[in-house]
Amino acid sequence: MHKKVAFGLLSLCILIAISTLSYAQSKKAQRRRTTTGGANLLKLISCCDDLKELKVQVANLTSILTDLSKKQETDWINVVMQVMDLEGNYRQVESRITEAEGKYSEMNNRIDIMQLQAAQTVTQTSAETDAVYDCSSLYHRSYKISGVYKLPADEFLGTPELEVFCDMETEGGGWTIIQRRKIGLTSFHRDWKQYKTGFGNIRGDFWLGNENIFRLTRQPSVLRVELEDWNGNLRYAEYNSFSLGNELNSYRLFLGDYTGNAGRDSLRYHNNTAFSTKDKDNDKCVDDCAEFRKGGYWYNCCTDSNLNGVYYRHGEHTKHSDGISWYGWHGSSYSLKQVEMKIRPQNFTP
Ligand SMILES: [Ca+2]
Repeated sequence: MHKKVAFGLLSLCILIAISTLSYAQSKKAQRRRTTTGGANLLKLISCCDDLKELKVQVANLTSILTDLSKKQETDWINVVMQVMDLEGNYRQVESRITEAEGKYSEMNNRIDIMQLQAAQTVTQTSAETDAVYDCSSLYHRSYKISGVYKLPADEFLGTPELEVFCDMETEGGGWTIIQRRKIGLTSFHRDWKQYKTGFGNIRGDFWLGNENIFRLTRQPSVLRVELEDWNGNLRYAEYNSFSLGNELNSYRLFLGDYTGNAGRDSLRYHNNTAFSTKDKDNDKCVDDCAEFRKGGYWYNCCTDSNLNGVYYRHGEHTKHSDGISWYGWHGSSYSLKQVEMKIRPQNFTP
């Protein structure tokens, strides 16, 4: 009986001990679970911070992008404005040229009227005995105003009726102008036929025509070449004799002695040389000089001057080998602003 009670008590004690132990363990486990949950929460908080930081960075980048695209837009607007400005300038220059040409022709009209008045006076006062060959004959008949005159056909020189521009002022006057470059709107890259008969505007840029020059220079003549650069400097080259061969001789150039202040005599190289045009290569070169220098001229191989070259305006006049050049003054790539070639008889006295 005592043994049974003692056993029962022992069992009860063991039971109590086991349940106490398991309770403690379950508490410990519970405590452990709680610790793991805290770590996760911490992690979550720090992740939110990263996200915030990223968001700030994104916002920064977005604002930089906006700034950049705004800047690009401003740059683009600036470019468009500059293009518009340039177009405006171009139009201004164009309208200035038109205006200048208008004034020029108006001036010429006034001179025409003066010439008509002078002509009336002349016919009333002078006897018409001498034949009119050129501007020097007109000068001797007291036509002393520079401008456009009409020469009658002449049997002696074999010339047809011809409109000429007379320079009645330079070095005593009496000059018949055979070439002029000053406005730059007339192309001089022309064919044989056009150079033979002449082209352009007698008040502006023109070539009087090889046939006319040939006939006019059958009387012993002087040639004067006048040059102007883009700084307004003037130079001249004068030849005490000047004539052309006939068409069979390809209007070959014959020059006398040079005087002047145009640096080196840059027409000498072209002496005794046939005339060439884009459709007639008579030069002394393998190259086609007329095509190369874009004019009609007495090309040798090829040029020491190119007075019938391309007209380049101020700003673009210093970089081309086909411009209106006179190597002995401004070199091979400087295109002159103005040129005039004029002739008068050797025996002319004002
Ligand atoms: Ca050739």
